[in-house]
Amino acid sequence: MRLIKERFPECKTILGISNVSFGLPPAGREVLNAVYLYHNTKAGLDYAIVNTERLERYASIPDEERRLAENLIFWRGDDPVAAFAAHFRGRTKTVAVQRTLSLDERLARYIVEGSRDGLVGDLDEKLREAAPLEIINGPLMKGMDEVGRLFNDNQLIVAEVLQSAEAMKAAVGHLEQFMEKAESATRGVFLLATVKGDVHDIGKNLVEIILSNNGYRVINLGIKVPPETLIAAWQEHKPDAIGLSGLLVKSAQQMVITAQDLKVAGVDVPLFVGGAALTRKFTATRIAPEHGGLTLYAKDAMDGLDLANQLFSAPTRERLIERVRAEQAALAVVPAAAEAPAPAEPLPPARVSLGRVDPPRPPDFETHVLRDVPLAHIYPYLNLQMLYGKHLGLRGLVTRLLADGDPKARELQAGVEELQREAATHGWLRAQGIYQWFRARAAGDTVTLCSSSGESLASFTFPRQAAGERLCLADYVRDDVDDAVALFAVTCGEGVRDRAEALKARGDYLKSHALQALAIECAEAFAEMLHARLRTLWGFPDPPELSIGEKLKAHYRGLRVSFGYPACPNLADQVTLWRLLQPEQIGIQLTEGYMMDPEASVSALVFHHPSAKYFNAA
Ligand code: B1M
Repeated sequence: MRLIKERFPECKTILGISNVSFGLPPAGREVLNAVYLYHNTKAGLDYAIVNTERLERYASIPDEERRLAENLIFWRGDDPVAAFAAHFRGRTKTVAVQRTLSLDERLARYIVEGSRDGLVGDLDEKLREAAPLEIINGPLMKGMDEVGRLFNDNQLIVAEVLQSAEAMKAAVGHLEQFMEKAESATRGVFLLATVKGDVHDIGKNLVEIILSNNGYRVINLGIKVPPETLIAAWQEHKPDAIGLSGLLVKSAQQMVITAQDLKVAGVDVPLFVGGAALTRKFTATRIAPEHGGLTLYAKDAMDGLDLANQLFSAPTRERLIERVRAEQAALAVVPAAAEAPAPAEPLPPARVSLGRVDPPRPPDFETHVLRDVPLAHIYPYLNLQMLYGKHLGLRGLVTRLLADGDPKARELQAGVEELQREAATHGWLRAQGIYQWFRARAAGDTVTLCSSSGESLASFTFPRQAAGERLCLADYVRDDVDDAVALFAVTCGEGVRDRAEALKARGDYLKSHALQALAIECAEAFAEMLHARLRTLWGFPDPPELSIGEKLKAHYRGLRVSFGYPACPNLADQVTLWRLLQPEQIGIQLTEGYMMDPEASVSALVFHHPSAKYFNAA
């Protein structure tokens, strides 16, 4: 410690000790990050040296500095400390970067790092030797291409790609003032839309951000877009491609209809399709045959970009078309073996006896409306793996990364928690819910819901597994005495689409996407929290030692299913739920596609049976 103090009097913080340690001014943070990341990923030393100021991206640390850091860790060379200190002492970050890189390399580097410190100054310097479009199509686009490569190489995550897109937007925004109105740097024009009946936005918006900051002009037609609107927009804008998005299986079927209508209208531009419930096989066997042109399945936004880049550049176009056509032809071949003969007669609906339990009595059969539930009650139920992993792209087990103090995870956490505070303070997320218990009785695969006075109100008929345990949700309700189930709907989506749109329009991409991700995960967290509350009110509270992590894994009595999920895939049952609960009163509308608007909404059916569990009836 003394040695360090002597060598580096300006040292601010010492976070860890290894066989050498020191603290350096911010100037050296790239190398500190290299040291830290190298430690974490390769060396496995017990301690690490970390400068907690805004961490730099491993991907963008110059080779020379990584080498100096590794020499430090492995004590290579005569005096690795001196070499390290000599390289960094008294250097400010930007100076360090600019000094070692050419102007073009610096411009590309701003994009790769997602940083704007010094960007405008360097753009103005470059404008003295190049036209705005040359700069965009040159070093800036080179930076975005590098971002794509680093993302595919697992060195950058979605959140970082969005920050790079922000830097690109800022750069292009600055250069546009020096461009002729007619001038534009487009690799191609995309029409982008979420299909009819679907309100899915978050995926489509991510695609728009990625494409529009990689040289494509994107005309985002929004949600619930019927084919006729798409065709009219095609006539108006003559795009080079169309991108369709959708969340549910029903939306995939709507893509088939849309492709048919496009064909009738003579629209044969390339058709990109994507969405959580969509598969490459469904695209090949159901959508592609209906479309007059090429149909491309994109598993995520970066995959969509990669396909577009291949399609809209002459050297790679033909090879891509060939590959896609061959792949779709292969997927369309139905392997003879798979055509298992359908069973002669449908098997009798043998109710599975799960052991008769005395139905606990719900506190009442009234409708309960929950308005503006404090987010502080909901945030603890957030599924961090979904929020940080699925939506923001963090790779690995999120809880462990945070526990281990992984810098990328911690930096993301700081940003998301700041957003959570803002959302709670400014009312950006409003949690509304509605729930009610119903008397219920099963008969075969059908569950009938009754009013408190026993009047039959509605019934749901659920599929039964054709084999295996032959389970059916109706098995969780008594067929001989009055039992009960609960229905609920929750939303955290009010106003989120407009706010996310405003953030996106001003180039605040990460915040825009994070807000939409936070809203949808809050809807899921609210469902989890409300279900826990219903268990308590229903007389079988969770044991106090049951952690929220275990609740997220459904380690509790009973079961919550959502219409559209594998045990109750019939989305049309949402109409019955709507008639019984009227969630319109908390601001949720049901579309003709049985989707809930706002997007960040969840509906559910709750059973109390101790043996109830998830299963796939499909
Ligand atoms: Co739910 N959900 N969900 N859901 N949800 C699914 C889709 C489901 C498959 C789960 C399951 O069954 N296991 C199931 C659908 C099955 C079916 O269709 N029958 C389902 C269901 C049923 C439901 C509800 C109906 C349940 C209910 O409450 N009754 C309900 C409906 C909500 C509503 O109506 N508003 C619901 C709700 C939700 C949440 C709100 C909690 C949440 C958010 C949904 C959302 O994303 N908008 C949610 C989530 C998170 C999921 C899963 C787990 C993940 C979806 C996801 O990744 N979204 C999903 C199960 C799964 O997939 N593992 C499931 C993030 C989004 C960024 O990704 O949409 O894939 P994605 O977009 C990607 C790519 O697809 C691609 O790029 C985008 C960005 O990378 N892409 C394109 C998309 N469009 C493109 C266009 C292009 C190119 C690329 O053109 C150039």
